[in-house]
Amino acid sequence: MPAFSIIENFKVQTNQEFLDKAAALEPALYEETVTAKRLVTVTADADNGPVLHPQGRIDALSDMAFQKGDKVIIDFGAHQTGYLSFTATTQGSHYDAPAFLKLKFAEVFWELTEDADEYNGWLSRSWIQEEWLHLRILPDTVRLPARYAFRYLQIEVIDTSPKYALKFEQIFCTSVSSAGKDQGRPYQGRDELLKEIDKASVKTLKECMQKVFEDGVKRDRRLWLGDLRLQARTNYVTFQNYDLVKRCLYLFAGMTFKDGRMSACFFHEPQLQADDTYLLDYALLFASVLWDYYEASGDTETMLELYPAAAEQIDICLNTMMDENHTVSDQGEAFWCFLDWGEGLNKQAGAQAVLIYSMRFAIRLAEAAKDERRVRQYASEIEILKKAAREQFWDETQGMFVSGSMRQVSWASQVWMVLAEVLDQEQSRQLLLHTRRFHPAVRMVTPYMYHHYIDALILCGEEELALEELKRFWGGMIQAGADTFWEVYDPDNRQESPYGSTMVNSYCHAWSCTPAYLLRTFYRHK
Ligand code: RAM
Repeated sequence: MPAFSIIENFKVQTNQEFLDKAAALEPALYEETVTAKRLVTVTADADNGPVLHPQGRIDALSDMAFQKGDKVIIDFGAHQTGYLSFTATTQGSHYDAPAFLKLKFAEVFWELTEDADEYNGWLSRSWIQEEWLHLRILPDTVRLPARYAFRYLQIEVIDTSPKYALKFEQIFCTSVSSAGKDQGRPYQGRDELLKEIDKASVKTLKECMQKVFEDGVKRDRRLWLGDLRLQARTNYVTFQNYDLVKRCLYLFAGMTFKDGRMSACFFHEPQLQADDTYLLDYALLFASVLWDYYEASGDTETMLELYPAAAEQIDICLNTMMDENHTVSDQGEAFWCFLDWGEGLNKQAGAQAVLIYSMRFAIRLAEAAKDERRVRQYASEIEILKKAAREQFWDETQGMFVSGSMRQVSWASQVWMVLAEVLDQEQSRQLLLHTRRFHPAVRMVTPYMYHHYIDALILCGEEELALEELKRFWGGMIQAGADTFWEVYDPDNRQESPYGSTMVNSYCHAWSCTPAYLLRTFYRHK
């Protein structure tokens, strides 16, 4: 189901000092030249889906000449985020017509079997990475101005002329990232699959670190608050680029809705602009992002300056979004709270849990800011909210939390209630084990939700099971050939997409980078 928010005449409130701080922290991008590695083909097998076939080394390209209808697929050996360059020369008579090319960029090889003309999803088709080029003077060295996210490049010659053929050489990508060096404590376990998972996580994060923490380098290429929280946590045990987190924190606090609500996402080009989307859980979690940043960096000044904005998000929810039962009021099908992309997921119980979870971080911030009044207020409020969660959402017969007026049972509600510590540790553990056996129909769809599931298992003492699940989920992507992790992964459904078509799914998506955080924090020697 389409989910977006459009506000006519969207008005913002700006704190110019904060935006100036964010602007001053704009990072430099490190460049790396990566050459094409080999040639491949992709076939669509009716039973097993698309299959990749190696076709030999990249040197073979120099013996190939292309005319109307010819195609070649070039593999860069690993996922890249950057700018493509190549040289096109001619063979035969003098060229008597421009060369006309279609380039298709693919993060994973099966994207090359998808036909953009058949796209019928609800996100813009413009996200599909294709380019049509006319080369009017040959030979020509082309450097595409747009940044692409890809491992595979398909060049299709739509036309030359009968008098000449094209040849391609010097194909390379100038890859960009602001991440710098991985200087965290490395994952030191001996398990080969876990090592690969750590490596792909770090690569995913690295590529998504650009002028801001982008959610995905193919799509949406912008800063989302929920994604930022997980990226920042992983960043502290890898690149330790504190300034990039600081910049993003100042962006969110520097431009908000008129009433102080924080946008769920932020554009940084061509100028800084908050989006007209509000997601309650993302806004509440700002407290957690700020606390994590403070804990990792020790930057008291930033914490003190941004603490009011974090508390404001909590206060707005407490003052304007609660019902008479001390529960967050259900906004039904509107795009008001994220949690996960599960079809039909009711957000009410999850929102209550995120509120409680975020308030714990707000209390820590309030203590650090010596705001005694808020510490007391939140501490007593949190108990009321937990009690309300148990009274309104716990279903004794099913032994699980339910959500909304239709009393929906979902994975997301159970996981967030565990993270909110609404039950004691043993009860939470039993709840998760029971949920696994029951396997609610409203499943987990994104690695974002899976991360929270793993986090919840660890919190209630199920470290071994958490590691098994981590390995099964992220290892499944590795086994499917991933060298960066995806936006959406359902081991049982390769066609899963929240957008009505897998063509706009992103395959280097930041909220999927957390295994490096989990492995390096909880399982260093496993
Ligand atoms: C999608 C993106 C992003 C996420 C939002 C809610 O557009 O994948 O990562 O945070 O949804």
